[in-house]
Amino acid sequence: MRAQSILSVLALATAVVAEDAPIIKDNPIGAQYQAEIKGKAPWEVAGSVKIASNAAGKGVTVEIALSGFPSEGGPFMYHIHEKAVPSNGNCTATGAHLDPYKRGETPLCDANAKSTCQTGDLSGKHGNITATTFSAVYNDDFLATIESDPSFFADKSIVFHLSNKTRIACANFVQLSPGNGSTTTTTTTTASASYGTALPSGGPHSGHNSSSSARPTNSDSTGAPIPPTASPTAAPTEPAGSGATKMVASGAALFAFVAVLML
Ligand SMILES: [Cu+2]
Repeated sequence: MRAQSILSVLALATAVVAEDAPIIKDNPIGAQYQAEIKGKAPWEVAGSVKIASNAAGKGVTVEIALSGFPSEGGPFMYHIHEKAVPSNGNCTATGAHLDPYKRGETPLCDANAKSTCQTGDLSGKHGNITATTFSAVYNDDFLATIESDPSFFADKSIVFHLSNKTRIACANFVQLSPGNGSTTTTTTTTASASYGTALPSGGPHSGHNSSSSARPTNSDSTGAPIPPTASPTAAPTEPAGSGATKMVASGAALFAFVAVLML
């Protein structure tokens, strides 16, 4: 009861700041990245995911060729996650989904309104994997091959899941070609906010979009202080430190609201 009330308030706060993902229109022609997937025992998923600038520079073309999905445990989902796979190969260290516009896990991604989905939710936007082998080629308008763009994916990772969220394979991207507009490497950009929740090893995937009950990935971002709502006209007349005071006051108001809900 109490937790639900708090989550309701936090969800409300998140909804206020969420935006639709913009269509990326100027991806450098020819930029190409590829992730080689090699499942770790007992999982045998193997193959590649290639993501390149769309020929017209509008979004990207995704080319997937995979085999070795288990005969049970599907349908399988896959996403761009917000962190790279560390050298030990731990898929749970990749955090939550790439979600620079902070739409969160709920409501579920509507494939007919892809701009409203998490940018990294590829299976939500383009369909789950429902067989032991999978190949597909499709366009996604919202992923960027521009390193400075919040929707840049190539310094992050791709993760595959069972329907119960278990992470069965993950890989980082390697640059095959920088394309015509880029001369730099892909290792430094970290544009997305680090709001993902660390998961226990082998634990469920908090960023998965079929869950309606647990929504832990929202907790960090929405637990941040509410920005002060100071008006420009009032600000100059107030003593230094008033911003902090307002922030505290806003937090107090939020918790008062929570307290009312719990009664
Ligand atoms: Cu995922």
